[in-house]
Amino acid sequence: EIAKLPKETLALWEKYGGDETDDKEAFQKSFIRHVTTTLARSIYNIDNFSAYQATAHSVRDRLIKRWNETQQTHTEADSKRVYYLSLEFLLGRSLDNALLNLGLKDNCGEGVKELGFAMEDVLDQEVDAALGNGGLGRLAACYMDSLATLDYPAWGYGLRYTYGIFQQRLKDGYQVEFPDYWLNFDNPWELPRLDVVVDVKFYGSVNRYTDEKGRKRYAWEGIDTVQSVAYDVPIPGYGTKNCINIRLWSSKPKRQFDLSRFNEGQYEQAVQEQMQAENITAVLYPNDNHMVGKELRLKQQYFWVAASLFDIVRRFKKSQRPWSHFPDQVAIQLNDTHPSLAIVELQRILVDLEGVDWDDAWEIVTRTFAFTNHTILPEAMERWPVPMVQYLLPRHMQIIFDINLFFLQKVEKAFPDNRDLLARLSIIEESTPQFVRMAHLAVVGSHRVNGVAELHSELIKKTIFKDFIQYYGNDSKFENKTNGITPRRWLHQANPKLSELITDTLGNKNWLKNLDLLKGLKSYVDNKDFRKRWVAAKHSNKVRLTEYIKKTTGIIVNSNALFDVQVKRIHEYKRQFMNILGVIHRYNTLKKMTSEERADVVHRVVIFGGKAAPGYYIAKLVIKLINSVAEVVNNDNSIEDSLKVAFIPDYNVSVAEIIIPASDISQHISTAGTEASGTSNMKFVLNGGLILGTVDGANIEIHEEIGDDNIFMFGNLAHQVDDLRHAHRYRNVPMDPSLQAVINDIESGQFGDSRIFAPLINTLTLGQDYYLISDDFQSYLDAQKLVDEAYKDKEGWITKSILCSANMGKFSSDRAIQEYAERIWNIEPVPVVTKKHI
Ligand code: GPU
Repeated sequence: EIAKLPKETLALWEKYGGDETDDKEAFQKSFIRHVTTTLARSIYNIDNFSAYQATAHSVRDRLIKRWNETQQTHTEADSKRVYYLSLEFLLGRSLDNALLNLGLKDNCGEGVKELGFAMEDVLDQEVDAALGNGGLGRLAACYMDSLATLDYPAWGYGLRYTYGIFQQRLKDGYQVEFPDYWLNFDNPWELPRLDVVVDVKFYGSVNRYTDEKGRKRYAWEGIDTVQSVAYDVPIPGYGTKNCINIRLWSSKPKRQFDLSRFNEGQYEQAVQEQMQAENITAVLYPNDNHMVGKELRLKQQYFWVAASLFDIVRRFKKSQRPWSHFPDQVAIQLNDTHPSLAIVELQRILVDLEGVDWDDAWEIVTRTFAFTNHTILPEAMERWPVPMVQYLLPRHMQIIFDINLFFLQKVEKAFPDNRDLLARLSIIEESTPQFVRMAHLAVVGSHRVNGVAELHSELIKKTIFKDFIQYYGNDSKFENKTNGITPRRWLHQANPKLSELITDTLGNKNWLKNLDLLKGLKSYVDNKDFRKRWVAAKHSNKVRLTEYIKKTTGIIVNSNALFDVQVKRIHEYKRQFMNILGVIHRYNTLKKMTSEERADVVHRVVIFGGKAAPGYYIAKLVIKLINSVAEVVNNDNSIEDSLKVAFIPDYNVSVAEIIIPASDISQHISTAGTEASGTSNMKFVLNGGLILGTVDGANIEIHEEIGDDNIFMFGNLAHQVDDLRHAHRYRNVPMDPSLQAVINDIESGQFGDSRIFAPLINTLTLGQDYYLISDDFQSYLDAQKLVDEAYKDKEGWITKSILCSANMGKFSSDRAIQEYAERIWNIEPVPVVTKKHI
């Protein structure tokens, strides 16, 4: 194509196309150009925010260049791509990450400084892109970073919510939610593709007809059409030219307003359609590990799936291959069951629109999709009422019934007359009304199903997917892919001092691309100078957090105390309740001590952070209890600062970047078997923080990697949980005495009007202590004692901290992505070789 262009044109592109180089001067030139043109401001009129915008736009220019080159390379290579479908991408801030991944940080930092700004202040102006709830959304973001870094041809597909996860503020110790209007100012990290639009239909009816070959065919006549507009978010890899794409869809009306209504003077009705269309991508549902069966949520899912598949199929069709090659060109990963309708949509496209025979189509579909499960909690399982699906997506409902019929016929053949098995395996739950079980649909429509940590992957085979094992056999479809985190954001970016120390010690930055190299730190564990710098890095992070706590809560804490952190979504299964009950126990123990006895105790700062789903009453009460306890403890001079409690508001990715590197010990204390993996546990340990945890999720594998000496594990095991719950239900199990004492303290009014907390306390008694706080409480307190003892041995603790970090290689998301690429997607890296700018 290029060869056809006139020489003169080519020469001009050659001459002017390479302006955005990476040196300091070129950056400063871009900065000033963006201030004066993009922002229309002058030298007298730049505040930190404008400086951020000008810097961001200068980086954006360079990102777009890499993005272009990457897409061109991938198009030319035309090799197999992976598409990661996720309703959540919890990206956080982009500027610092882009600067580090592109290797621009030093030049840009100096450039900004000479222009009169401090890089830190500039970076601090950015609002988080918070299009996710918690671990699931952040995992998607880490995986995109690794896909880019490892040169894979990959795209993410998601929704561009106008409002991300709500902002949390505290009033009288209670959580209050505020809208997260993150697009208030322009968003330099997206490229609007206003020309990339897909029509998405809803409702309507299905017509049967006979095609030219005499086959029965079905055509869906939707009646409500909404447009899907693409916004592309470039994701740069670290130390590579590869820059991949997340395509986020935004909904808009097909027509601006109903002209006939407008002309009749019905102005409100005339714009109603427009408002309904825009509603679809208006807001992220704020529930973590919990399904709420709202029709708008189902609409979001289909809107996203339909636009993404149209896009993927359109790209495939350009190469003019036969349909049977589709799975050799396309791998689609389903991030939980949220995109399960994609299975049905692809079958519909192939059978209804492209005229492929059902069986051939189904073969293509199942070879294309793979599914990641992220929870076994029953309340999180997606089930949609059949009447709702039927009404919204009539043809899809038919296809689901057919998929189910053909599947169950095969099961019936293998296990004749086992009707219970058929009912248990069915995609349709035979209740009134009937429900579509999305997890069953995802299993049947995928060639691989994976859990996210070893224990979790075993548990899904024994619980939610037990019956599928009976049918498919033990190691056909089901696999484990232990989660990982990107060391670029979670160490290099969040903890620059430690990162620098590691690089100085190992002699280069190779560890950032091969995290196993961290084990090279082990031989320095006794090196005095190294240990000194290690402690200094941790301490400066603690000072940074101390300042942040003061700024956001007014609470003054001592940076020399032991920092004990639990930050994650507030959920009963994660047991923040147990943590604060333990704090009360500690407080009342401290109160009973004499001053001399107290002189010997390790001072602790207990730090909490996390959002509760707005409709989750009990979780919100936990926040209130934490703040009520904090109020009493922090103002009690009699314990002489030996204990402080802080609830940091509005926990999000950028707050995590401040908290995690400052932790001495973090708590991952879910009831055994309930936390599929956890990923923050990996982030804390990578940053030299120890873990206090239950035998659950990835804690187990972290324990395996770092050894008994460097982790504090406690509590009952997953296989004991059923029996313990049974005992709570049918036998009179007395409450653990230490726990009973703490409950008595709350009920005595020590932390304010105890009637407020009655529903919370009732979960332990009337609610039969479903999460087994009583069963684990003593073991928890014992483990806390061991933590106190260990922290007194300063040198011993430093050794543990270093060994923790040094042994974390396995938990890089690069390792996880490589496993997915080899075992599930069957894709190869496609390196982007720098070409000239044409
Ligand atoms: N997870 Br399901 C979420 O963050 N949200 C959800 O709705 C569901 C799962 C988490 C798991 O709770 C956590 O254990 C896991 O590490 C993470 O997904 C990523 O796999």
